[in-house]
Amino acid sequence: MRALEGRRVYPITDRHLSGHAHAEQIAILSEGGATLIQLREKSYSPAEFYEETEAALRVAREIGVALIVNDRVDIALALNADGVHLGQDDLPPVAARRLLGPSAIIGFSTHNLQQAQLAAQMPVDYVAIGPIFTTTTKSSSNPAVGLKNLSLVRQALRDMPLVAIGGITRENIDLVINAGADAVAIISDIWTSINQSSHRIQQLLKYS
Ligand code: 3NM
Repeated sequence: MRALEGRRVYPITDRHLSGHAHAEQIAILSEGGATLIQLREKSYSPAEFYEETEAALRVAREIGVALIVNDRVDIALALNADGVHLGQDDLPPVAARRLLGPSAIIGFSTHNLQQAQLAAQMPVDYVAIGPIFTTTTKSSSNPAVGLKNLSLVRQALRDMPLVAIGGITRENIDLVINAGADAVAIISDIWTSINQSSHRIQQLLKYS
């Protein structure tokens, strides 16, 4: 459980939903109690994302939160971020591990039991599974996994840290944790009520 270290709520940044630069989002999330945060940016150029990550890391280091970079192993490596979160179409975890070394946190997204079982054999610190429920935040053809399948993934992965993602809110977080997720990664439930995001994190930490 090294990567998650008992953390239940794993927020992800979203510049469009939040209306804030990534560095500001880090400050808001940590104010609510988050200590592990993923930086996700799908529309910036690599140069822009590099700059935003550098600024976000400065804030994260100051306040002592761990920062995981979505997709970009090169940016994580260049800036010595705490780790990287990879999707099925990104650099494979084994290559990321070779580049980032043994102490980096590497997470890997999966979307069904078979992918999750394969991921558990890879040099990763946690496996993510989703979408648990339908979500409008990410357009993809992957069907909702559901709570029953989440439990099956939990059983198959034994003690591999498991992060659930997709459509998770204050209302369903306890169901997701009870089905076996060690932590939940969340975007829209945190960022859609503007000016409430720190409070949302506090609530999620309370409900989980
Ligand atoms: N990955 P929200 S679902 C980024 O299934 C992401 O791997 C998913 O956002 C996956 O909390 C998703 O707003 C979106 O549903 C999560």
